[in-house]
Amino acid sequence: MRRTVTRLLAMTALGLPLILPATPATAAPPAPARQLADVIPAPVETRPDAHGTFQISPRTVIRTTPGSVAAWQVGRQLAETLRPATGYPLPVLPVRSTPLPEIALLIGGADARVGQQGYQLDVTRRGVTIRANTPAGLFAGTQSLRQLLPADIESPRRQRTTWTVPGGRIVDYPRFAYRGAMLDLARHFHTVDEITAYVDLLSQYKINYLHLHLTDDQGWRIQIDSWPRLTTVGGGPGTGVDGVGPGYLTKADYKAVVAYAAARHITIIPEIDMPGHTNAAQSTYPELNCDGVAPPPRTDIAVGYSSLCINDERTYRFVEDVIRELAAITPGPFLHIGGDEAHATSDEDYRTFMQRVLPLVAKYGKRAYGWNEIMQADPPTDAVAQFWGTGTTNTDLAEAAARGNKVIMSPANKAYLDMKYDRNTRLGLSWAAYIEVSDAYGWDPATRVTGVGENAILGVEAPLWSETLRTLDDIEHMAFPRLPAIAELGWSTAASHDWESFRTRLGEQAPRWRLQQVDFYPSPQVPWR
Ligand code: TNX
Repeated sequence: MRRTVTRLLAMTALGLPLILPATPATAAPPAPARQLADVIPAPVETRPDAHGTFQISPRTVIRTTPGSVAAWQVGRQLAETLRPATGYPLPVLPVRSTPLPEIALLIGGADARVGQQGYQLDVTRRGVTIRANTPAGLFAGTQSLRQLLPADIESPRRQRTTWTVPGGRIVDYPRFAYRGAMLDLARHFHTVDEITAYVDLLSQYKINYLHLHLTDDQGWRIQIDSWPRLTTVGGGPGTGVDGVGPGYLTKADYKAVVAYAAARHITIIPEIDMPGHTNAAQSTYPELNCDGVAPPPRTDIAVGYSSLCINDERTYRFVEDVIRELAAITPGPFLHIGGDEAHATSDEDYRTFMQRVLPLVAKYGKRAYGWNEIMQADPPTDAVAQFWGTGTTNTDLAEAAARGNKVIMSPANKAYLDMKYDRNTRLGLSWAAYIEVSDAYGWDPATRVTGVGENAILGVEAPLWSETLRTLDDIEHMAFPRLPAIAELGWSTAASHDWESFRTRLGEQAPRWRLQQVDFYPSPQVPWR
């Protein structure tokens, strides 16, 4: 988030270093006016009207559907976004006929296609009207409006800019109901402030789920009252990769994250990874091991060596306690039970374990969600599988899709934000691939895995594992600009998929990210402005 001022170092003819000023002598040409079709993710339908341009002015008011607190909240958030750079008061008032220029946020009256998440945005000379069936749809519309304003709107200080919104109509709704991101708190803990800062960035690109990977071999990051040492020891000093990523969320912290995300129409999905990836719990509680002996804590990045004790009732008391307590503080529908890379668990034990645990998720009112391996255990058809493979075939997954299970697409060689961009990337891993922006954008969720087509797909998710990450800057550098690519794959129509258009629109986001102090990777594939 810190802003670093780059100074160019060159050599004079005498071989002496010359410090060039940070600001170029010739000013960059002014940015062209924004157009409806510049938005990321690409809207479904745009109908520009050159005569309908609207200018936000000191007299503009924001009006929302009377009686809808949620709509009023979206209006208030929009006002808070627009006030710093404009310096305008932008009061948020109930709708009424008025001669004042206005931005109206209305529940109802939109094009029938917008459904539960979409919106219709109309810009005329008199004002901007966003219509949706839900507050989430209104919020999505305000994120488009934000991108339609000049980049200066992201400035924390008042700017002398004309706040022009291009005229016309957008009708927009998502291809997939689920557009997710994942943060790994286990390998390195990320604080509430870091998580909420990431939520702010995600919400601008219409991401609506944030999956938190809360437990792994190197750390346990969520308070569980019935097993208190999980956090104080399993998440305590010396935990995390290299022992430098300690910390955990108290239940109050977790609830604060849930509420912050909900206000931005993002649902939190908690993950407890099991029966493998459990060394932090097993090194804390000896009774979670078949031999009753706690293994030493681990701070390396190896995977696949730990397993809960499958034929011990204490294991299921532990798992039920954790699921019960976590479900109680999770308003969202999903509870992720991991299930990946259980190489220290036999196939038979894996099935036994999942057959015991899947019903526990349902018992506490949640829908089971796991990495694609859970499909080996024949879960109920409402269970969701997250595909993380690098190939294009997976028989278990295709069979599950045929039975009716839904799939989230997170192919590691396309959607993993922790993969390096190229061999020079300072952070990240490369076991799945180097993933440049064109790779992250260049695939279709519905044709990625044989037998897992459009109807089987609930959505896409971009996981960010934290083995090499420490700070929010690190998170931003890996997520931007690839996160918007995955967001567009999840929201925009397959027919609109177009690399040339995407890279141009992406390049136009750079001035916004600079003002927001997002440490994005300036990929050479993108014409940055
Ligand atoms: C594989 S993907 C893992 C994680 C690692 C990640 C690193 C998956 C379900 N498991 O444990 O953190 O690779 O890229």
